[in-house]
Amino acid sequence: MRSTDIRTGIAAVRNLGILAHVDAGKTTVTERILYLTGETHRRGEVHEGTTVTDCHPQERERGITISAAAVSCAWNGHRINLVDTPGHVDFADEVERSLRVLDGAVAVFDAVAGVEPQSESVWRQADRHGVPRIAFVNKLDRAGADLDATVAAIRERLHPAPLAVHLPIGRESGFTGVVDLLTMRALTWDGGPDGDDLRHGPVPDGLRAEAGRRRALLEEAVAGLHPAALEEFVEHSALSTATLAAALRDLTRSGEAVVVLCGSAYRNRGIEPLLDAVTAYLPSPLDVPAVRGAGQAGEEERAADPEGPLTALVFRVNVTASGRLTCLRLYAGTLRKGDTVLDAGTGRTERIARIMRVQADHVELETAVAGDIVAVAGVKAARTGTTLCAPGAPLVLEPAVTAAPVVTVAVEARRSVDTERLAVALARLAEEDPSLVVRTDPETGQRVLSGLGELHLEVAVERIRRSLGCEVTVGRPQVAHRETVRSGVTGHVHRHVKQEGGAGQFAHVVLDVAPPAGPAGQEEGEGFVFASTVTGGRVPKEYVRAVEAGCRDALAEGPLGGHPVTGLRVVLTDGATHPKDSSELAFRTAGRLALREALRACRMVLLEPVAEVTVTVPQEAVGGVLGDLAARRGRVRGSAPARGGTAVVTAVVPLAELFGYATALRSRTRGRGTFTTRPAGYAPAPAAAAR
Ligand SMILES: Nc1nc2c(ncn2[C@@H]2O[C@H](COP(=O)(O)OP(=O)(O)OP(=O)(O)O)[C@@H](O)[C@H]2O)c(=O)[nH]1
Ligand SMILES: [Mg+2]
Repeated sequence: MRSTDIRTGIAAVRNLGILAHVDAGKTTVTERILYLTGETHRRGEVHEGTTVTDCHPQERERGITISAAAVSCAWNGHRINLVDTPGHVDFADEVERSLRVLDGAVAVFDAVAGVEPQSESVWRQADRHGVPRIAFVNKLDRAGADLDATVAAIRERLHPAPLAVHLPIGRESGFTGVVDLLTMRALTWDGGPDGDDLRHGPVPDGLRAEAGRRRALLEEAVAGLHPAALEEFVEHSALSTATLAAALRDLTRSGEAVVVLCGSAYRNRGIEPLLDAVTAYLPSPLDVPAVRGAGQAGEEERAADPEGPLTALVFRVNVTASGRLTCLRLYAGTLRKGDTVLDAGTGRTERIARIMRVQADHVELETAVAGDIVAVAGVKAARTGTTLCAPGAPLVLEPAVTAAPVVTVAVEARRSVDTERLAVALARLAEEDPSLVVRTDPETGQRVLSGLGELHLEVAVERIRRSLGCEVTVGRPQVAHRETVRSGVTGHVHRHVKQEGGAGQFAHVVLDVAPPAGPAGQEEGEGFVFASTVTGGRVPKEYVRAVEAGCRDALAEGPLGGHPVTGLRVVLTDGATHPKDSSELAFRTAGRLALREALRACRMVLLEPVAEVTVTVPQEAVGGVLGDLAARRGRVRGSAPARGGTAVVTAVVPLAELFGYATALRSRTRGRGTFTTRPAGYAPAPAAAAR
């Protein structure tokens, strides 16, 4: 292929994530996209356990997405690589890892529920990654669906400029299509042999005035945001469709506006315009900034150039009994079947045995170029977050941030003969999911599994049970505590002196320890700051760094119960060296021991993870729910009536008190209550919680 053809190919790629709160319809949207683009020949349903992306047995049984699944399809000359992400908060790290490699996203909203808490969380995640978005307001067929209310909620809570480009035709079960405010044509899905083939037609008479009014509002809003559009608007008092479309593309890519479409994925309505909007407005790999990473000579930038040195990030690893499949995002260069690539982080090389599209049927490829997302076989050791690159041009990209685990369970094989197999299975799980941490409890010798929530661990354990086919016993879930400094000490002296023949060790350090002087409102127990005010070169720079490293070592175990220590500021105020016996090792040891002693002298506070809980229940159950939340040491923030005779209660509750809440709420409300949680940092815990 000529290089211009390759570039045209890259310009036609869209790497996109589907993001939303639990149950908004991400998997159903994905399924309909695969059906419409011809990737699948039957429409799968989440509730029947027949979708492509919810392919793990547990996803099918539970009806929720657990791991992000990448699939690929073609639409109008474009290649769309799409990642269906989970909406449950316990799997938020999956979303984070996906956003790391995506260029754009579709945020799905439930037209009845509007902007739900986890939608807000994933929206902020996407903001942090600078990923442009379009919004799809789904479930317009449901009773109580309201596009305008959802757009208003988006404006209020997520983005100041949501721009609706659709006007629904019909309401609720009578929802049959949309007026496209760009072309001013009606798109309907109420005919054809399936009852849902797309037809284009004139705007229905009854909607003409309203469509005209909305088009004018859209033009005005776009002119207010886009200088070139404004010029045309001032001159002609209107915008042409071409100007409107070009401006919407620019505003989407710059993040200044969010195009809002609507439909009903379940009824197969609104998917074609969604795909058209994805290709028209969301960026290609050529439109996003070059990636930056740590190269041999400092920070390096690599653009989406097929001729450049290969640069790819591993964002998923699937380990099965039959092999290991590694999903890659290629940022630069060309990957060929049989290539040897370098894991620049470890210096290990890997051989690419096969390259496949991330499709249900894994079509094989000979090469893949910058900008694409593919799966490869043959990679043996590279984990999620690893950079694979050309052996002659090492580069390490920043991996996605992994949240610290907050819940822990002890896991044991019922029969001791299975112990070894269990250890292998646990290690394999942690390899796939970096937010799972496996360690051995030094006191009990038990394997301990930590993760992001009760469901996260429950799913992990269930996977092990199934893959091993053996009985596994699981201890009671425990939350991960932390310790922080409430009031500090000044001038703590530690003198580390060892003379045992040969070279001795000498380091003298003086430390101040205090709570961080962070901005007001900073969460308690966050961060660690180290500074030095030593003057006159009394402690050379490299020793200061060693003291800092020693202090970090000391943070692993706090004085209250051996929990990690966070939320403090340590200042090295003075010190002394010995001409012969001082070394980095001596200063590191001194730093560790000094801070360990100093923390014992500080007033320390035990912290526990807390979560913000949003409970939706029938009005008459509110009293009971409030009482129950109070009994769980929850602080109720508010309770407000919502649509359809329900009420929404929000509270901040210690995570430890939320174990089993799903079952408790279900029985209290006879199955009509639902709740979602999201991490809300740490708060002081009752003293009895310390070990
Ligand atoms: N009425 C109606 N139901 C829908 C629509 N889209 C999806 N659903 C249903 O809503 C439920 C949740 O849909 P999913 O596609 O699994 O939602 P999700 O966002 O992938 O959920 P998680 O992956 O668990 O976060 C399923 O029962 C779907 O059949 C729609 O347009 N209308
Ligand atoms: Mg899903």
